[in-house]
Amino acid sequence: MKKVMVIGGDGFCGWPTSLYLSEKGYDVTIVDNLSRRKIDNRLGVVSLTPIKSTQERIEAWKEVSGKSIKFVELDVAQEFDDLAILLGELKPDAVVHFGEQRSAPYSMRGACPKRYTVDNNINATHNLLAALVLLDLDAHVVHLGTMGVYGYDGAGLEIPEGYQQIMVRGEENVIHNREILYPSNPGSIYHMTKTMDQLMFQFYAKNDDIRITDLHQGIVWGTQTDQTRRDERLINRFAYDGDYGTVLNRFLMQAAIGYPLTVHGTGGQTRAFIHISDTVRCVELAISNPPAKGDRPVIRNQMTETHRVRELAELVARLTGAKVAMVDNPRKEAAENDLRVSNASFLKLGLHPTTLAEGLMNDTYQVAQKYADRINRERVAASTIWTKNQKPGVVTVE
Ligand code: NAD
Ligand code: USQ
Repeated sequence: MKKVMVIGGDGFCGWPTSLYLSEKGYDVTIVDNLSRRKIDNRLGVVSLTPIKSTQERIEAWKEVSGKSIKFVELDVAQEFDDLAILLGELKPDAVVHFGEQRSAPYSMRGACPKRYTVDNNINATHNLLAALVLLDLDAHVVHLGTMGVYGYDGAGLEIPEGYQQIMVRGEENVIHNREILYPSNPGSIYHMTKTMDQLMFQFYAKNDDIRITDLHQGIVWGTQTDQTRRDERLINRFAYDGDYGTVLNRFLMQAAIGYPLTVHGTGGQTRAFIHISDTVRCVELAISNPPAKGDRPVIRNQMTETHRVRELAELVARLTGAKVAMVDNPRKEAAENDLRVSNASFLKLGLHPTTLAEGLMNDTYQVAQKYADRINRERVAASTIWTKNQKPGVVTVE
């Protein structure tokens, strides 16, 4: 039985991935410091869905599936010795690394969240890599990165999977072909940490032959997977607030509570999306297709479709009757951008994407309606501004 450590396995992507891997026959150990639950407490919000404690979730999974998942509460960024001891005991075949502060707005709230995001994300990734080298462990690292490392000024070109071919003119005008990491262009402190992760991966693959897959994931939408649906106690997290809620899930939540859909700026921002059910499948496909020892990191674009924000709002409004509000954009980002992305790698490995067209209203809107009374309307607006010149994205009532 293959052993997998899932760092960040209590989170929105990590929990359903842990269940999926467990169902597929992997021996799963979740490592999480529960920082996400603590940040929610500090922000005065709860998941829209009533999530149970990690222990209750694991007991419920044992009841419904007969399978065991282990849980270790540990801060991967701060507790290096404990991480190394655990890795040495487990000797996992793969480590899936979700354990980072993942909200762009939260990372822009001020000096403390900026410093926390950098310290946490960089140390978490680096501690994992350094521990594997220290222990001489050949575990395949599967890291959740982001589409946002590429930035949004692709000038109409298709974004490749991580590496860009370039031509350099050398001595005597000889042209040399090279492949480099696609130039990074992060839009927030959070996204910046993911670009720095990439460099650490490049170095550790080169210097220590660590086998690494970096998944450049788009915005995840949806809530439930086949596994989390099996018992109310397994329900997945659903962030709706202005810092952690992501755009499509926020629009569905806003529609469910009769709150205008908050389109930032012109809504001309185009982003990459993937359904949570496809996230878990992609992670398993990545684990099953590791690079060889000595290979550079494999980068796969983990996204299935691209959409423009205002078109998403119009779609949700059409399907639900919700109103759309064009609000000030609290972020510093391009008002309009096009986006074309290659995702050939996962399609080739056999991914059959769940599209917005088929899945949009099935589950997430119903979940949002069911738990609408848990929403604190004061926390819905995006109030974190990227620079002092910007205004929060609040709905102005005429
Ligand atoms: P999440 O906040 O729900 O989950 C992250 C988990 O990691 C939390 O349970 C948190 O407690 C844990 N964690 C954070 N720092 C840790 C540390 N130092 N030690 C141990 N555990 C730690 O986030 P998510 O939405 O599940 O995202 C998971 C990963 O996927 C992140 O790295 C994120 O950047 C990436 N990602 C997410 C999305 C998305 O739309 N949600 C899109 C692209 C990429
Ligand atoms: N937006 C709105 N209205 C809202 C919320 C967001 O118009 O109410 C806009 C934002 O201004 C932005 C776009 O929607 O232009 C996407 O915002 P988001 O919060 O959905 O996504 P983002 O901040 O980019 O971050 C999320 C995850 C992050 C992940 C990233 C993938 O939180 O962890 O890395 O998606 S990607 O966007 O591809 O980089």
